[in-house]
Amino acid sequence: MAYQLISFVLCPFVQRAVIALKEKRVAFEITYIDLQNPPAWFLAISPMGKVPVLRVDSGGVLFESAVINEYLDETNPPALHPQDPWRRAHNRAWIEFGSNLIGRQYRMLTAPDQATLLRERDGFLAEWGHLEKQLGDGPFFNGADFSLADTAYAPLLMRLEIMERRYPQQLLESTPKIAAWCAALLARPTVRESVVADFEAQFRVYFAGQGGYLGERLA
Ligand SMILES: N[C@@H](CCC(=O)N[C@@H](CS)C(=O)NCC(=O)O)C(=O)O
Repeated sequence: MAYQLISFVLCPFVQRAVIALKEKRVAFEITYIDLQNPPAWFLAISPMGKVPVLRVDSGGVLFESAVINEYLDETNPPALHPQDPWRRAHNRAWIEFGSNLIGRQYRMLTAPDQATLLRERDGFLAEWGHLEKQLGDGPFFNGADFSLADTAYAPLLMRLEIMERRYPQQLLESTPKIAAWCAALLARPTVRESVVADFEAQFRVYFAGQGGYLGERLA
C-alpha cells in the first residue's frame, strides 16, 4: 500500500498522521503545499480545503486527521488504539478534546494583544486541568503503551514546549502529569522525526509574521 500525505509544513493535524505512519514503519510520500495559496489540484481533492489529506494508491482520498489515523490503524500493525471498546471510545473522546486544544493554542499564538492572550491562556489552563485528571502513571496517555491518543497530543505538546521555552506562561507548572507526558513524547524518535529539520525556526518565523502578541515574542 503506497500512501501520499498532503501537508502544510507546520500543521499539527498532519503531524498526527506522520507519527502514526512512522510508528507503523509504513513508507509514505509527503507533499507540502502552501495553504495561503493552495494549488488547484489540492482544492479539487480536499472538500474542506484542509490538510491532512491521505491519498492511497487506489486513488481514494481521506481527510480529517482522526479518521485518517483510525484507517491507518485498522490496516497496518501494530494496533495503536486500545483493544477494549470502552477505553477506545474514551480515547476517541480525548483525541477530539485535543483537537479543540490545538485550536486554542493557535488562538494564543495569534492573539492580537496581551489581554486577549491572557484570556485564551486562562481558557487553555481550565481545559488543561481536565486533561491532567485523565492521566495515570504514564509515561503515555494509556500508561505503558504508546497509542493514537499520543499521536494526537504530541504536536500540541511539541509547540507548547517551544512556547514555554521562548515566552514562559506557566502552562505546565500546575499539571505535573502532563509535563512528564510531554517529556516522554518529545523523547520518542517517531515524534522527533515527524517534523522538518528546521521546524522550530519555521514555527517562530511563521507566528512572528502573523503579528500576534505571543507570536512576536517567539521570534
Ligand atoms: N479537523 C481537521 C483540522 C485540519 C486543519 O484545520 N488543518 C489546517 C492546517 S493545520 C488547514 O488545513 N487549514 C486550512 C483552512 O482552514 O482553510 C483535522 O483534524 O484534520
